[in-house]
Amino acid sequence: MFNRVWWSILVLVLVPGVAFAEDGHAAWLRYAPLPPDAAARAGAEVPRTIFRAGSDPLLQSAEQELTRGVQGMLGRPLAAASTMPTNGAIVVGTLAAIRAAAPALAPNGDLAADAFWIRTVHQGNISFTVIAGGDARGTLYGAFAWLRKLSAGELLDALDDREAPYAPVRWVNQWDNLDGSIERGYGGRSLFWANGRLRDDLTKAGDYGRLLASLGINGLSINNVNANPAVLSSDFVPQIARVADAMRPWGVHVAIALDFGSPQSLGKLPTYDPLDPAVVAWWKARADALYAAIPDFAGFVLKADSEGRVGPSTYNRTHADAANVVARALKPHGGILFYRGFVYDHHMDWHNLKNDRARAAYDNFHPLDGQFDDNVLIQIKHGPIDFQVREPASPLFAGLEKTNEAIELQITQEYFGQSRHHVFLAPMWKTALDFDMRAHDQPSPVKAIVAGRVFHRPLGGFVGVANVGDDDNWTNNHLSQANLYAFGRLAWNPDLSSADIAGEWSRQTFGTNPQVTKTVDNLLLTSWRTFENYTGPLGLQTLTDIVGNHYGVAVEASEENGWGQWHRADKDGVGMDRSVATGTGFAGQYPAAVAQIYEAVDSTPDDLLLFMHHVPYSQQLKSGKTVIQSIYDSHYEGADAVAKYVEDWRALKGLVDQERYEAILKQLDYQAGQAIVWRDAVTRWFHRTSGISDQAGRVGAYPGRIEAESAQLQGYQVTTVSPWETASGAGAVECHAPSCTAAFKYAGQAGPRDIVVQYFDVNTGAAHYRARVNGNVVGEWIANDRVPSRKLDGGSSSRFVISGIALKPGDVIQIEGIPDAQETAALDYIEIRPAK
Ligand code: GCW
Repeated sequence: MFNRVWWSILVLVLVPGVAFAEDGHAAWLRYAPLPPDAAARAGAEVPRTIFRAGSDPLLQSAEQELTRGVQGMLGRPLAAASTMPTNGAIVVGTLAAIRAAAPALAPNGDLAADAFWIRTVHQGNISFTVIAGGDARGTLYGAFAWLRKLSAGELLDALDDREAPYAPVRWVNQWDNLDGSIERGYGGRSLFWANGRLRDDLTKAGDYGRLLASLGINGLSINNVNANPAVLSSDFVPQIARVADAMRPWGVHVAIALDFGSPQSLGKLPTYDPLDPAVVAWWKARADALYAAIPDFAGFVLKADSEGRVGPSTYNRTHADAANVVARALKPHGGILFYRGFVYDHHMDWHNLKNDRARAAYDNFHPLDGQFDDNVLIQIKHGPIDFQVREPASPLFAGLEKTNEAIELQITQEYFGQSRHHVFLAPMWKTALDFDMRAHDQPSPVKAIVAGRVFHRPLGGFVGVANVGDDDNWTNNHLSQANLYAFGRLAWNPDLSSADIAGEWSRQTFGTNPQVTKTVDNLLLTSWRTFENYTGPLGLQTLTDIVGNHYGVAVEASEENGWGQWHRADKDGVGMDRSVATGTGFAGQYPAAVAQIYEAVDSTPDDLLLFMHHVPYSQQLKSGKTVIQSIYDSHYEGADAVAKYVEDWRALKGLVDQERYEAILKQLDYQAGQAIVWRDAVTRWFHRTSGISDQAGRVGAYPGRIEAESAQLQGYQVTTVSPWETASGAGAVECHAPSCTAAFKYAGQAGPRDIVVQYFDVNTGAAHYRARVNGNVVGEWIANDRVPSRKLDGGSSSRFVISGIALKPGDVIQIEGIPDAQETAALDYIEIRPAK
């Protein structure tokens, strides 16, 4: 411990410009020392005193935050004044309070709740920085906004910045289970729950509240939408109250997700029929109990009749009946109910070509428009399926005109490499938010609809499924923090561009060095397209193991089952026909102008072609390529792009703190290997299925690759891998003995070479590998990663690269594998390439 502290000090002293070692916990609120020139300028602009007009806990948070930020970034204290100073200060408070305390400083105008106004006021040589809020929470948001400017090196001496949130609802959902696991969570265990109850120590949960407040998030639901009924029991009321206490200084109001069967399973009533008076009374009593303990409790989230959850269909009641019975219990207390629009039949008959899961949300909810109470919001996933790599905006956004809506965006990367791949989601969210639905042939972007601006709804906004956990850096992958950041910023202001957001985030998170920001911004802004390129381009959706872990590649996994994420690829063609004329009719769920675009192959954009239409592989795209060639090319482009990310990142050595530099390098390197697995699997699958060759001759021809099945095997046994496309060649080799060896003979030219060993690292055991060239050990590693797969497949396929080995023809490369537990030290191939 002592050593570590001294070591950090040494690093700080010896490496100018490099920040202290960082584990990512501070996220974008690092308040790291500004570079000398920016510090000197800001030092002259920023007052040395702070005056807080009022004592509200949120104002205290604002003052604390400003003091902490100035200390961190400028290295000097901000002295607290107890009376309004006359010689310059940062003045924080509500507009009303500032007006009372210092009328000359208060801006002229009004501010709504949550809004703020930051301005600098000069009186001769004296200057004030005024941070005024429409209310205390708005003031806190203003403080964070000002700190963001300071950290980005913006000029601070002539500010007049007035901001109000775009929509009232800016919520985050956590899918945390009471046992502490998190459904689709990749950043560790729950910040709230462990072993069936609330954690004793909520320090980290409070830190999370601070991150959320810095973005303007005002609501947080703290348990899985696949809800345990127990959360509504009396035992849980004080536990939820403790979370609310931890979040209150940050203006984040707490909510919980419900199970619709609770009146029966928990309340022991004979029924949960929403129209039964005893059920009505039961919901009311539960809401009353929560509000008695937590007067600012925010409300409930409800997933019903979906993926095995019970719902109103049990009693032939409607979703409106279900939503309203719960909403009415909240109503007297000002609470709101988010009723999830994610309702579909997961036992659909795939033989019926008219069946279509994409239709489900609209088919279920559009007929009920107007029947929901005014404190209900329908929470709608951004696309009609389920967070796939490319979906059109859900038609339901335009399908509800008399009902409040919220858009649900998934921050946690369920279908996006589960935090092991770097994918910045803002550009994808922007595509949905900015999409113009042309409702009644009028401009009607999704963001404006959900904010209630198009159909004049009283309530609406943005919900992000974050699933942040207790990992040091919250999300497991440092770069994934950018998604939480981007969600919050877009919920505040969806008109921000992805580039604006990437720039803000990278500057706060990694500092203002231009090479660093350029590299990070590029990584972020191109990563969605890159991921789409090597997973599922042209609207195919993420070609992953849809019935399993949603992680590794498995092209056919979505076919021939009831889950309905079909792409219907066969030997002649590919894509789901969702047209009205010949398909499922999904295209007709959109307002006419949009429906017309999606109805025809010619007018459908390439990116969504296979989502909307079934076409032959030879179909020409707008890009000029055929569908099949485009599939091949995009997968190679995607894998090449990730390889380039690794190189770009390496160039930042010394410019980013060592700890995060190493962690991100490791992550990108892993992603580069996975992108090759995806590339090869998808292209080989389509090659085999279509029988059409790759014009560039890449698919099926892998220079330097030698299959393990063709090596000289000692102990190793050849095995098939499922799905077949996730192993190169005809399969892999596995060891069921204490130790096995595969020997490969090098037949290429003499020279320095890299040896890539493609092996399988399942999530049990820790097999040991040793690589030798002519008997000399050149590499050794242990397969102890905990990937989301427990069998040999694309998810467990991993690579180890041995760099710069001098090889000559006839050299023998031996890979020895020592199995451990269920891990069979399996090998796929080796690939020998010129050393970099
Ligand atoms: O995408 C699916 C996830 C489920 C999730 C569900 C939902 C909470 O695979 O894990 O359940 O969506 O959104 O309800």
